[in-house]
Amino acid sequence: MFVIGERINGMFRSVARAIRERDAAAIADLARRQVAAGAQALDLNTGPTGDDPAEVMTWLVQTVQEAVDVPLSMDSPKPAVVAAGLRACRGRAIINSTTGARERLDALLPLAQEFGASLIALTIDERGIPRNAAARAEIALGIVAAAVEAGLPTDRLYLDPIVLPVSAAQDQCREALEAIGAFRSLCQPPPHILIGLSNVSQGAPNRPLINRTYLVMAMALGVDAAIADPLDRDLMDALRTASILLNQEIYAEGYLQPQPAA
Ligand code: THG
Repeated sequence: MFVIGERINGMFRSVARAIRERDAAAIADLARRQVAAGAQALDLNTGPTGDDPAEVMTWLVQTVQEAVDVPLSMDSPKPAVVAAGLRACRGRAIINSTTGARERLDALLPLAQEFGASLIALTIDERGIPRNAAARAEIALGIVAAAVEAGLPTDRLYLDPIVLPVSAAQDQCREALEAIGAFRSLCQPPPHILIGLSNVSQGAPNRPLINRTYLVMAMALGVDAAIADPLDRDLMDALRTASILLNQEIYAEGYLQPQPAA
């Protein structure tokens, strides 16, 4: 499982403050703690900001790569903001995200090629979020075809079925899980499949329990990447246990021994 740390997101109040005050130490600390806790990459999202989002993204990339050496995911619906992040990034980059809409693919596939970046693709198109697994798979097929045509290797493509909050769209939690199974059979070798895990628990009580339960189900169906909170120790324990039970990691006695504090 490839874990992309979700915490550097202006959606969090403390991060919004750090961005506003250009508090590099606070952002660097969040980067280091997530990587120490097991994040293999970090998602960077400016959130709603009063400043120029491209300038904020550039600052986030510069600040984070001073602190850690992992791939950085440029999370913005605006191609210009993603591009600013890619230009600032010295190491490996992930574009988060394109959709199946032709206009977005035409803007972001060339960026992925120019910067050698991986590309996350939400299975949504001009008509919005599909209501069932089959419609998600249909959009996914169009995305895979466009990626192949553009010469993007499928190991740099991450399909995202779009997870919605159980509190608002309960039936969609199951549809997204079924879509994961469908995505796996789209091509050989199968593309990567990624979820934005914490979406599932937004607006609900006991979010950590909902997050880790959904993660384990999604892993069983074939998800191999997640944007998630690596500072949630119980989540990371569930992830490691599921990896072992799915025979993706070698079991050794003591695999859940206390880890160094994050
Ligand atoms: N797919 C892709 N990218 C994504 C998502 C996705 N990026 C953003 C998001 N979804 C994943 N990241 C988060 C980050 C934070 C939260 C949820 C998903 C979150 N934040 C608190 C909340 O909204 O309640 C913030 C409040 C707070 O605690 O201060 O839950 O699906 N490709």
